[in-house]
Amino acid sequence: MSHKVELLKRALENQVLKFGEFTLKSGRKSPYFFNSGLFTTGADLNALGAAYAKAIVDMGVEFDVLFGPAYKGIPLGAVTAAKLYELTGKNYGFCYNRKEAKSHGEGGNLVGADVTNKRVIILDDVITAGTAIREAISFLTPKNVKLSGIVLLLDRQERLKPEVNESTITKLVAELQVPITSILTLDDIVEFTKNELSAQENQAMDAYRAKYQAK
Ligand code: OMP
Repeated sequence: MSHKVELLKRALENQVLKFGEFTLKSGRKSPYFFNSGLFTTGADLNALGAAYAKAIVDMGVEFDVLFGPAYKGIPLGAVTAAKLYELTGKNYGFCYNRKEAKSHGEGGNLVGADVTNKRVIILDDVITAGTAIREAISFLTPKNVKLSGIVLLLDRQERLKPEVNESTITKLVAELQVPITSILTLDDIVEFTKNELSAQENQAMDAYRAKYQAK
């Protein structure tokens, strides 16, 4: 079974992928939602680590450290660093941020491998309008990081703005000049679920895609 199919199956089984009415961080009203926080078992994490590790190997960029932004990026980064070691023998660092900066103890808002002057890949779960990724980058900029790439679990393939047919990812790639790859896309979700959904759910998906999916 491909990583895509395995993760889509697990997503439906665990209600990571749900259909209904959801309000997104961007304010968009969506007929589906993907909550990676509901991947909660050893088998789920093993599948995620394997899929991210393969996506990173396929991306073929040089890097030193994986950065998994809090909170959902933390387990993703950890399992992927372990899986990459198992698969490639390469011992990459892993780093994440605190949500709240700490003033005592070791201080600072980054935990784990030092990213100062390092080449870093950011791992995150879902991208819609790009706010979460921009925030992740803001933790790395003060450390003079060289961004090597970004790997996502789900690219919702959304337009930056409904009236402009440019996707969030296209804009970010042009701006950052690094590869951005995603294990799953909205197209994969549609393909995998269209025969399972009710006519009403399929209609809602079609309407949402007509409005927000970049072509
Ligand atoms: P942007 O910051 O707009 O790119 O949205 C990405 C973030 O939205 C993710 O990091 C999640 O916190 C959340 N999200 C999901 O987890 N799943 C979805 O299907 C949609 C969103 C969302 O709010 O857009």
